[in-house]
Amino acid sequence: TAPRIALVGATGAVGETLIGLIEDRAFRYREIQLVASPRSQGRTLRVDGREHRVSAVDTFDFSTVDLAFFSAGSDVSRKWAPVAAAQGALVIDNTNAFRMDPDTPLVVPQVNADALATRPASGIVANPNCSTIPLVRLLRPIEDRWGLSKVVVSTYQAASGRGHSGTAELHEATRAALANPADPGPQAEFAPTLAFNVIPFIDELLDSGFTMEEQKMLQESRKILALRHLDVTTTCVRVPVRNGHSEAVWIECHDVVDRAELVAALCALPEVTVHDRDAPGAFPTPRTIAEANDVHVGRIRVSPHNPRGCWLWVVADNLRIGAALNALQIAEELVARGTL
Ligand code: A2P
Ligand code: 11C
Repeated sequence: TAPRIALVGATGAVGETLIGLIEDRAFRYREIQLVASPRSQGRTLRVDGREHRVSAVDTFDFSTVDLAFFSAGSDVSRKWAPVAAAQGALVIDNTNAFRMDPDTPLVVPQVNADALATRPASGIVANPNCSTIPLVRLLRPIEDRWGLSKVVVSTYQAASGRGHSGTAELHEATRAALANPADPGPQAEFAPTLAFNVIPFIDELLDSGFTMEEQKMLQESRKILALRHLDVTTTCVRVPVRNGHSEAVWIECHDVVDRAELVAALCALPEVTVHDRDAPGAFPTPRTIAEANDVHVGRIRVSPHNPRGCWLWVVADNLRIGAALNALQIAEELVARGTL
């Protein structure tokens, strides 16, 4: 039977996207409960044509649901996801809180759905970071055919990665700078200002000199692909894009890569749109991708100087592919496998 579900963070950018996808994909549930902070308690949101009141997480009884999606930030997940699991709900967590926990599978269904065969010991399934998901979906077939030796990534990450407040701040800072180029506008989410700027810094700084966002891409890719020693190195950059993360990816393989075969391997992937060079200017950008539920890849180049190396340009909707859609596809897989 269809599960009873709770969406924690229902009022946020990922939560709202999840509601839209539940409707679009006709995800079957027996009952749905919307949960957020006490600030939103009593607000109503529409799901599948019906109004639902928002509850506060602090007083929510997770024993009334089978499945709980968490997208209210890592602090909320650290505090409440174990409570939800202890009360009997299976948690799908969108945050960084439990991804590297050995008792918590880290899942991209197109890559490692088998990790969902049994109920996890922690009661939690982790959803990876929004930049990791499209990357590993493209790396999987390349590892299988040519063997990955090294992956070098630069990301171009949108303001919506910081939720509604990130997008709102980009708008306000842009308006301020248009009125007065010396005015940085608000800098609560992004500092220095993101308006007409790029910022090579996302999440916290670590002792290694890398940021947490950069470390996540290394550790999560290794765990999802089950390649413990995979060499992935990244520079994560915030750019003044509203929604849609992009990545320039340099991949060195053990074997020589044939471009036509690489394009064919990417074309064979489910839910991936390949933008090949046959059409001039046919490359994906965050503003122009048509199918928002696909990973988009273009600018596919094998280096003439090093035929073991290739470049990809990748664009994916971070709120969908990178968060809500992946979480919902985990839920669909759990239901299909009867793991719930
Ligand atoms: P609320 O709207 O009540 O603040 P975004 O990613 O767009 O910033 O959204 C964050 C989501 O996380 C919102 O749904 C927000 O609810 C929720 N949230 C933030 N802080 C808490 C908290 N302390 N307890 C529960 N939910 C929270
Ligand atoms: C960003 N990737 O774009 C972050 C948001 O680890 O789930 C998601 C953070 C995470 O700011």
